[in-house]
Amino acid sequence: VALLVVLFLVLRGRGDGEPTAGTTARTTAAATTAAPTVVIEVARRVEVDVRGGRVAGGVRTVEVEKGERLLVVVRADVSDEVHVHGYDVSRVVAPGTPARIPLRATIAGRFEVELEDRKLRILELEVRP
Ligand SMILES: [Cu+2]
Repeated sequence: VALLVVLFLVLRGRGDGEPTAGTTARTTAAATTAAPTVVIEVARRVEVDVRGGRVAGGVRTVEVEKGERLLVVVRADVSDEVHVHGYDVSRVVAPGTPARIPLRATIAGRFEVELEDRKLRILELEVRP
């Protein structure tokens, strides 16, 4: 099972409009603490492709550790809603418009992901405690 790892760059604490000259030691220190911080989060990307009412390659079970970050990307040749059970997250999917579902695996257990309208199971998530 090929799972891709992607990096998410999150920029935080961007200090706009900081004075650059003629500042006192105190404001310089404040500007230092407000400096941009780069946080790198690694998410596991899980891809599902639904064509002709079936999951390409069959329905997989993806095992993740509790606390792990996931990005579930679902492509489909129909319009429907992707529903992650347990986490109760839903995203619309349509031909040419994949559903992208970021998840933090905070709940342990085995959960079904389905195309809600069709009641089609497309993925199993197993979150280990
Ligand atoms: Cu459902």
